[in-house]
Amino acid sequence: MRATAIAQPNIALIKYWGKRDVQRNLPAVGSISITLNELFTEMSVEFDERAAADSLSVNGSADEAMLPRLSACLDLVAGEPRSRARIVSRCNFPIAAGLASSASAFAALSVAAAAASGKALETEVLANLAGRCSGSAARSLYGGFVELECRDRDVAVRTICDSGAWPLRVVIAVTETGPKAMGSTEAMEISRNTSPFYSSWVERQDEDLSAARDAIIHRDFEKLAAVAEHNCLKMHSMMWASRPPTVFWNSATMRCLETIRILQRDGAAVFFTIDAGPQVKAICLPEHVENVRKSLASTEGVVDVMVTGLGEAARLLDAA
Ligand code: 2P0
Repeated sequence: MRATAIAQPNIALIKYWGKRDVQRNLPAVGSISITLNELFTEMSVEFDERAAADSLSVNGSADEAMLPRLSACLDLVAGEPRSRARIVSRCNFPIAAGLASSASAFAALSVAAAAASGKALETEVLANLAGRCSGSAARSLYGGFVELECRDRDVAVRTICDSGAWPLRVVIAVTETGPKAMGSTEAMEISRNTSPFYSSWVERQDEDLSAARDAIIHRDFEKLAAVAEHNCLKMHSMMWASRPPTVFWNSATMRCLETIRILQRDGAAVFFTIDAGPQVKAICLPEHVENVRKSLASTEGVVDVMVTGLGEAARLLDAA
């Protein structure tokens, strides 16, 4: 059986960093994200009982390196034993560069794999399966502003505000298109095992989640900006203080922050966030998007700028 699904990446405003259980990939902290619109990963899965092995093609080329993680996701969703599968992926933005490509990839793969194996699974079940493969992928099963809550044995995920209810815009300043130096799982474990700030990061996350949730519910941009920037800088400070230090930023990352500070000083409603990579995401009110885009595009070291709105949950495109 064959199925195709599409999912959008998401950007965390209150970050997931650290694992409570590495084996089951359970996050140590809750998180709040926005699902994006224009960026996407499309995944087709076709189970073939005559095939000898799984295969993966990404944007038209075979990809052996990513295949084991995707095969493991198929094992989880379809169950074992299972037929081998042909996986075909198409993605319209740089992969593994801190743009949440694993979130959209595993969200789309989970939806496609469930349909191709004839399973009708609840969204929350799919979110937990996708989250086992990549923690942030659980959030791309939902649209708009999404909160992920850690429970004892799993996660609970829900939309706290629809994409249309508060249509913020996101400008992504790409400062490097190559893959990042270190994967998130490894970097998170270094933080957990060596950063002197790790325990206070975990302990104080609920304060940030509650402030951000409240800001979103009341559409309070200034309050959301303040807590999101604080949470982002706190996460990176913790990583910088780990041994070895984990520094995802480059000099253009820093220059983008200066650009955003100038925009804020001049009255623009915009704030930044940065994930496990050197790209800077500027979140703004729609009336400021053109100004923010131009300013970031002309910042030294920025190689590309993408503009997107908020998007919808992962969904099935076709199944046969
Ligand atoms: C987030 N990040 O909340 C945080 C902020 C990056 C920085 O989730 O190890 O690729 O596969 O569960 O989902 C990146 O982590 O990590 C991430 P794994 P994932 O978006």
